[in-house]
Amino acid sequence: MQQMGLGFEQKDEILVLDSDQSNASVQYYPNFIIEPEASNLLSELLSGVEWQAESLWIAGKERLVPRRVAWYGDPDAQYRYSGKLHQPLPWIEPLKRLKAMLQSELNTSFNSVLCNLYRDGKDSMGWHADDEKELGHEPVIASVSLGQARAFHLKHKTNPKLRHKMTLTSGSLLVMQGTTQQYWLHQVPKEPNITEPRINLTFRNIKV
Ligand SMILES: O=C(O)CCC(=O)C(=O)O
Repeated sequence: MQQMGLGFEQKDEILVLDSDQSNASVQYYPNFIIEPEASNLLSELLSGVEWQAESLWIAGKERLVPRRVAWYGDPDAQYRYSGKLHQPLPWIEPLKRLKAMLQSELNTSFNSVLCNLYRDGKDSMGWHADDEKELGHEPVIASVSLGQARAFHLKHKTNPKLRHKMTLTSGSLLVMQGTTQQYWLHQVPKEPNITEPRINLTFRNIKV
């Protein structure tokens, strides 16, 4: 992989949600990976990640989730999501490099990454919080987006007046931390007119 042009400067940060007002701490860095590195990384991960179809049990029926997924991490970073225990695939070079950059920029540790491939606008992810007990009390989730820009919605779990809509563009980094997962849900809605793929990588630290 080529050297990534990290545009991670304080002036790039957009504060999305602030803990004083909303019990959430969400920051957005639109230029975390600049071009052409973002496009190169997208191509590399489209072909290099072991994308898997995944199913969920809903109301007694097994249904495919509307996206492709892959879980990479340290050997002991097992993660239960969608009702299943996932064993991590061993790190591949581009994910390992991104992890190292995020760790040094955010001054935190990650031992795993959930990769999601939205093949087009019919793929999506429903409302949820990354609040599994393995992630600990106030997890830091670092979410890198590549490829097609997609809408990202946040809503407070109990106060219907607190909602936020944004667009996650290619090369951006969204950081959710503090009590965000405790108080808020997020989703990537379907956008049926979109025909291009998007990859999202959420780096996490599983408590082992
Ligand atoms: O695709 C995204 O931006 C969000 C992914 C997400 O919510 C997750 O992996 O839990």
